[in-house]
Amino acid sequence: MTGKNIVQKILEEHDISEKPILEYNHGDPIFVKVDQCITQDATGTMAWLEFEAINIPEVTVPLVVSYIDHNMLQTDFRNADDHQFLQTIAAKKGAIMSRPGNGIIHQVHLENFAAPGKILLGTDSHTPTAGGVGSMAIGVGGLVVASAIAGELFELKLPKIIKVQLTGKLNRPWVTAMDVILELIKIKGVSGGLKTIFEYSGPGVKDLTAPERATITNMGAELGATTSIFPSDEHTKHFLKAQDRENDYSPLEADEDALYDEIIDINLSKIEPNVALPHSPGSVIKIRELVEKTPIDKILENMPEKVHNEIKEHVSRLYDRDLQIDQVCIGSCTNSSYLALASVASIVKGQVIASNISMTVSPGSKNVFTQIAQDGLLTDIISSGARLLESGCGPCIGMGQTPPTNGLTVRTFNRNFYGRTGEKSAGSFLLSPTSAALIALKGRFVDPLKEKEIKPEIFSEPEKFVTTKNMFIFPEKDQKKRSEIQIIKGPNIKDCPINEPLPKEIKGTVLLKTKDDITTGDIMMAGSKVLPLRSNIPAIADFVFNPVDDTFVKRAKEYNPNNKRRVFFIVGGNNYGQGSSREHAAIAPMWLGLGVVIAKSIARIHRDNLIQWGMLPLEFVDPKNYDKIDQSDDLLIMKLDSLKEGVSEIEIKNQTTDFSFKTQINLSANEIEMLRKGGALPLVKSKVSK
Ligand code: MIC
Ligand code: SF4
Repeated sequence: MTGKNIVQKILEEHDISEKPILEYNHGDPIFVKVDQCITQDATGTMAWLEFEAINIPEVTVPLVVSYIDHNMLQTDFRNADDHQFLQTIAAKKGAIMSRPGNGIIHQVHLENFAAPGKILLGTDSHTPTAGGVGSMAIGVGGLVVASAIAGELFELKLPKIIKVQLTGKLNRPWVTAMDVILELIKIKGVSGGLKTIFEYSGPGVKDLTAPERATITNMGAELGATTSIFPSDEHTKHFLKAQDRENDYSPLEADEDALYDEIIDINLSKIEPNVALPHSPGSVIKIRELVEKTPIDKILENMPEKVHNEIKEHVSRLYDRDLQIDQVCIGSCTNSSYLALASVASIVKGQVIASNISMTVSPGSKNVFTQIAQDGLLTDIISSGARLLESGCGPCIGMGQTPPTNGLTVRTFNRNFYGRTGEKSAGSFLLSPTSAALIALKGRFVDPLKEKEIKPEIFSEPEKFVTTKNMFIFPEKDQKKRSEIQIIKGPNIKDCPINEPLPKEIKGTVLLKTKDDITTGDIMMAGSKVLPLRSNIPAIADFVFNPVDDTFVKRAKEYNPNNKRRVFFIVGGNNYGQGSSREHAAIAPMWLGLGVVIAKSIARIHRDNLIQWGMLPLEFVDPKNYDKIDQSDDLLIMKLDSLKEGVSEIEIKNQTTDFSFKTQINLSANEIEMLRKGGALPLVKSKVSK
């Protein structure tokens, strides 16, 4: 008998079939029961509109929490209306509401609800944060969560499982968990985790507290991974106990003879402070290399060609300015725990940030905020000149703190995609909170390991965290009273659109051909202009592909006047749709008429979102055929009624060049049914009404 790894243990526990988990192969669909679901406002308004459209009286999953953290600016009625909608629908349908100001979804969930062995689905790609305490936590599109809370099982295509074997100890305080995940992304690249779960193991695990582990599983999303998970051990127990949740603890570890698809060794003692260069979390080098002004050609030697231009531009700007930067932002769901901010406080204590720097700090939760206030750490932060922001996503999602023209910003976040800061000419560098705090004081990049004067304290995890729950609204227990609650929907909140069933034949034009690594942010940007439109698809559709091609919407509307659903194609390179889980990147293009994406490879969440909304995500059998299609070519697909369970090959004819090529898609029976019905919404609705 072969033993099981952690992932296999959790899946087996939740799998509804009788089949032993070790008999599943990669890619096999496995249907599991879900323990917890979470949404956040930016994706949640849609998810809850979908749940409302499915039309069942209340949530069926044991724990459902609706968080508000992404857009809290309330610059006009639209945002406040969204909040009112979320609050009233949660109250009516039996979900817990986390009010604005309570903190960032992943940090708050980690503190209050995440538990070892649970399966958690969230409408946000950083849901794997909960893997820091041994949850199997997966980011998905809104409709997947809406369906799950309506009682549908979750379908997972069994990913590869990679063991990350940690040895050694971090060189604290300057080397942190952030440097560990940047190291792994350096090794694997931004698509190195596609269809993969990373399971952490080895003696080095003991060197990491639960929130530090959560930093690592959080940013595992930037590998394209399905999720990442740590064992549950004494550190997990300590964390849960300090959160007043000792009862949620259970031990969880892999069997000694468990098998993995691959093993990666990382020696924590050897890691130095790292930094991801603009505009990719995968463009990682050591901070020291920047400080030593390593020739740019040398830096580029280890980077894929597609990122060369952006690195050249921003690193040469940095060198020209003698390493000076403009802004430092500390926070986000990656690095905003009590320990992260305590270390920042101890670095800036008694000092003032450099005059060229604008620095902000956003504590991850109201309880972290309260605790750093109680311990006097907040005073150290404020006195240094750092500006305090709300406990929320803030600058990470482009809600404020946009850098100046050609600005260079240093952030402790997980994403630095083109345009995400709100300023397309700016460059954003990702690094750890301790490196960021030191850089804020110096006004420029310095090598933390060479720092002689500032000697930050090394904090250990408190025995007791602040654990107030007064910013949650727990649903009324009496179902009758709940049923009387009115859902309030302001005028900007529009019903979700529904697609048509997949036809037998699709004929259309390639309206856009993109390069590799298109993010869902390229397809559907975020930021303060667009986030208020997340519950209004016709309005948000006006921004589709804006960062990539600002003529796209006009062309789509000309192609498809009066929104008559004359479908078009998009052709993409590798890792199309990476990044955020926002299903608006599927729904809004669908609303304009998208029918089929053909790409070299498609990122998991986006691929699933396309199917959920009734579109076809196809991959080239021979990626070289990408070169044989041009924007504006007319394509034809026939025999779509012959889709079968497993891998189907689909032939496409390029009618412009009279050339045919093969594409493929791996579908489960459930997905085929979805496509036939026009997406998950009509499918689940029809099941529920039966
Ligand atoms: C992100 O970090 O990109 C977001 C904003 O949290 C998204 C969700 C969204 O687009 O609302 C994510 O990670 O899924
Ligand atoms: Fe919020 Fe940023 Fe985390 Fe996304 S990555 S959930 S925007 S803090």
